[in-house]
Amino acid sequence: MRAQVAIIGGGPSGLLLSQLLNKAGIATVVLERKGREHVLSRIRAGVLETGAADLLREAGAGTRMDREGVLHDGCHLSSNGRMFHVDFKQACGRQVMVYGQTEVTRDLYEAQDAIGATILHDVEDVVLHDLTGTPHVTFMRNGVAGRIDCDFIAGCDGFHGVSRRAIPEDRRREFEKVYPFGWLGILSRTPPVDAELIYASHDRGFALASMRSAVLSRHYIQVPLTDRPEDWTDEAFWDEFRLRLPPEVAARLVTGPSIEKSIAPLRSFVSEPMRWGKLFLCGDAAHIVPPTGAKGLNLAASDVHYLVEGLRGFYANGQSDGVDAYSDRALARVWQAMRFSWSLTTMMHRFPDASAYDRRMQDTDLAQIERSDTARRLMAENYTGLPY
Ligand code: RFL
Ligand code: PHB
Repeated sequence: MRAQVAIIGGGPSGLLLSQLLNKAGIATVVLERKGREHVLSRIRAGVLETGAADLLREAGAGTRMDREGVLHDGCHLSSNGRMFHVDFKQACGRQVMVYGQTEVTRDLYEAQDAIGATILHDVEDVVLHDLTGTPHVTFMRNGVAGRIDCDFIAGCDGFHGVSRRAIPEDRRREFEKVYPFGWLGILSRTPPVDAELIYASHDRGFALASMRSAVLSRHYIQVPLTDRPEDWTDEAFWDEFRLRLPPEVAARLVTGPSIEKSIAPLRSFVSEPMRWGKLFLCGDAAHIVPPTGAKGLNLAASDVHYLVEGLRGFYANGQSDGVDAYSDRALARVWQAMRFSWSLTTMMHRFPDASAYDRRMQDTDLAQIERSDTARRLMAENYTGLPY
């Protein structure tokens, strides 16, 4: 097979990239290791920045989001039961869109089907070849060997994918911070406990009350890394979650059976550069943020934006300045989001080795956001998303 751009990974970054490139007349093939239903069964992010929502519209995949997604003006922060509101719209004039990653992915698959894009599922043994020369990708599918010759390869295959590791080890630099806890998340067919998200710092550990719709809630609690989902009955989850919320919120919590329950470890990770020869990395393949700032999916979207701009320029007039600038432009924004996710994570969680001094610093940071217009504006600008 031949494609202008071979895309490894059919998660949100691979699909969005494929959709935008096809719209620009650039031919792609997407190679995805799993089946479509498997990709769609992953429950992950829930909050879209303004820029990511705009990009989905530009891709022709924003109609259902605009109909079913919910715009939020702000969120609540709480500390040991005392809650205050951060109004993003008032602080910086922007909102966020609450619309699940599962739905984003579903809409992108449908948009890809509608334009007849090529997505090959259930591929195995993907190998990237000759990245500084004439690139091509080989793979196995249903026991048959396949090969795609291409101009460029986009590595959109997530943290555990093969693309990042195709860059020689002595040519990449990795930055990592592993947090000593995870998030236990449950999805339940229950109404959200509030119209907006609640990020709750508590001596028992962090909790987040989020949602997917008026009848579907997504909640998280901080847990030790040694815990497993099966250690937590639904009742135990709800009891612990309730204790970490402000009492007036806990009083109106409606509980129900979980539909999904999983634990995600928290990690910050960046691999530089995001380009090697004809290979570009996008999304989780290049970087991971802890979920506290809701930035993972949004960074995947901004990477895609910069790469599409570069490739459009390359194919329209042969200029390579856009693709040459891709890594630096994407990384500048990645590090901003890294900093924000790290600072929100550090401020809101209980760290096993924290001193009394560390705890006072956390409380002082939170109090500053409550008191200072400047601090609230900084949070609002970062949460709703820095401009591309
Ligand atoms: P994805 O979604 O991981 O998709 C990568 C795709 O590549 C496929 N793949 C391969 N295909 C072919 N060959 C190979 N060798 C391959 N190896 C892998 C995989 O099957 C998959 O379909 O990366 P992408 O597209 O860059 O999208 C990024 C987002 O998914 C990610 O940033 C967020 O979901 C992160 N994230 C969260 N972000 C939030 O903002 N809020 C959250 O609550 C939140 N929860 C999460 C998360 C990420 C998680 N992971 C990755 C462990 C919860 C979890 C569990
Ligand atoms: C979610 O709804 O899954 C969600 C929302 C905000 C976050 C993380 C996860 O910061």
